[in-house]
Amino acid sequence: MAEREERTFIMVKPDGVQRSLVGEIMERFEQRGYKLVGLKMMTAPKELLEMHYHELRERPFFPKLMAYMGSGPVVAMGMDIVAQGRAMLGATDPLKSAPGTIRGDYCQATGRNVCHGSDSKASAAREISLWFKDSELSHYTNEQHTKWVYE
Ligand code: IDP
Ligand code: MG
Repeated sequence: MAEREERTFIMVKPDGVQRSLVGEIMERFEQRGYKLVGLKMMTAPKELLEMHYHELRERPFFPKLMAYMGSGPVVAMGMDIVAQGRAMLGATDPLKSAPGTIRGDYCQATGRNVCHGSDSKASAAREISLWFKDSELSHYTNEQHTKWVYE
């Protein structure tokens, strides 16, 4: 990992998969020069989703969130990314997201906001270990990175 990067967890949610936005969303991060270290498609079991969103379990929308997130496959990604990953995602409410962000460009409802991104280094570490086994994460040098993305 380059010095300025941290690992984060990005996920295209079921609506993003249904709406064929997987490539678009991945491309945004790739084009910025972020390094992909893990990738898989899966329909998440209920227990995994409950652990992933455990901080929200008392919120009134939690049952709907579980139904939404379990409604179909998601695409989970581990990325080495600088802090701006979250800024590229936009606000939780897509209508408050600036145009140019993923949520600002592709969606309108908080309950259908197409993509997840970790909100801190600590939650990224927790989420990566929930969604990926160590053996599913790739260790390699991105040559473009070391030479052309960072100076
Ligand atoms: P985040 O995804 O921007 O980090 P969180 O507050 O962590 O936002 O909430 C997780 C997800 O739960 C949101 O992305 C959204 O899909 C859903 N959610 C959050 N707040 C609401 C709400 O008020 N109504 C419906 N769904 C919500
Ligand atoms: Mg969150």
